[in-house]
Amino acid sequence: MSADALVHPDEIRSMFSSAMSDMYRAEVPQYGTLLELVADINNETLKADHALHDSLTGNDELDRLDVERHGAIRLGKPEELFTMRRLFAVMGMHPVGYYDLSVAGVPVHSTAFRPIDDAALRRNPFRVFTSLLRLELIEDEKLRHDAQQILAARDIFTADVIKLIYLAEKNGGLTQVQAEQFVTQALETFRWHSDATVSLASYQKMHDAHRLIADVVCFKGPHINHLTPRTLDIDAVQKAMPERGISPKAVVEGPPTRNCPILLRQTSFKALEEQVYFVGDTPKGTPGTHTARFGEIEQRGVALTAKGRALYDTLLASVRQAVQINAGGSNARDYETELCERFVAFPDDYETLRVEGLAFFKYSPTKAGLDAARKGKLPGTAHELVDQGYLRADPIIYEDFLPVSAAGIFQSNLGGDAQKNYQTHSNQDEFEQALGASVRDELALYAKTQQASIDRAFDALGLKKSVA
Ligand code: OOG
Ligand code: NI
Repeated sequence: MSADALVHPDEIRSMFSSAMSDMYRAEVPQYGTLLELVADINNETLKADHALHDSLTGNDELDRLDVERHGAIRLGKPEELFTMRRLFAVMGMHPVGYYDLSVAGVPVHSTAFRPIDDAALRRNPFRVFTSLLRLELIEDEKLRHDAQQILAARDIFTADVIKLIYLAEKNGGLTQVQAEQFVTQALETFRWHSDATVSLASYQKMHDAHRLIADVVCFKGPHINHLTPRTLDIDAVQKAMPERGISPKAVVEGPPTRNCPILLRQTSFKALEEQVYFVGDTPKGTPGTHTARFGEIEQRGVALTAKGRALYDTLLASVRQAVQINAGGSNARDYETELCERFVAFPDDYETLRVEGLAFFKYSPTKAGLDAARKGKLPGTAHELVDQGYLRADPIIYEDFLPVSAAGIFQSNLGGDAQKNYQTHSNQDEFEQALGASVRDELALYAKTQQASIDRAFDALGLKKSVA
């Protein structure tokens, strides 16, 4: 490779996520313990389940089993979101989806920066759930004004990373040397700073309005607040956390345990209380504590169509209405029982999910299909071809997030049971204005992947195009 050849964005993303992982492990030792637990349980699961082992090997997933799947940050002002979009674009990560968390009492709206196409997702699926504080939801006018002033004074990006973003935009990428500098410089934005930018009294005021406001407003930058590896058995990790001295949140978010996993299940350990210093009379500052950083695990399943998602949302809402889960977890068992019982209504075999149009699948011709195509006539629809063994259908994995789950993760890590009710509506327009771009529609992305696979399969079988 010549010195000025451009590094693929997927490669820069991998360099970045691995540097971020090292940094976070050094900063939050308990996260290292969680990684060890996840690796142990992944190993046990693979030993016990040969079919799973073979399928992961076949899909080239085994090597990447231990790389983190996502992280999260919270930004304070629109310009930060705008530049963050450009920073992530250098690594092939683009905004997908709009999440309004104000409905769940968290004064932010969010998107996920993630790779879009299949090849990029396979190379490294690392994504960052990125939230923007909605200052307009702070009721107290003086406090809102103070928060704005404090945020106006900060610049979360290094001068060098800004230069490198411009370079990448101008030249269509970065050379190896530039990519390495970019990763080092970008990492600075996500680093933890134990020095707050405000006095203890100001922090306290923000904290009283909402703990999240204090977390976003009172520090130099949007410290990465968690990283999330992939587990092959989330229930086993949830159960084993206390044995390793880790305190998990009360319940696993998302759907219950199933034969055919759907969407996303996730759980986390509770954020740690860390020593920080507030601006004070002494040079070192006034000592105090702040709670923000935690560790999370995830297990993903098939992506649902709009129809499937509507069913999921309805069932989950009915569970939540029946059992109010609190952060202390005193009714965790009721919640789990209710969840399992109500989700019996969600078909749990891939064939029904596919035929009823509840989930997305990737189609490919089988050997029998290719043989039959050479000999002559094949049936006309994708479903008929699958029925007769001429096409196979594999689930398309869900790559996004779930607003109710995200709110649950936020809540359990902000501590306390206090639920705020914001009288508001979502504001995607304003979010996209700050972002300087529209977010992509995740359902459209899955539908496109499914249709492209059908088109390719039909081509290979010498058939006219069809839809699932
Ligand atoms: C983000 C919480 C959402 C997830 O996995 O749903 C999230 C945050 O706490 O900033 O990461
Ligand atoms: Ni997360």
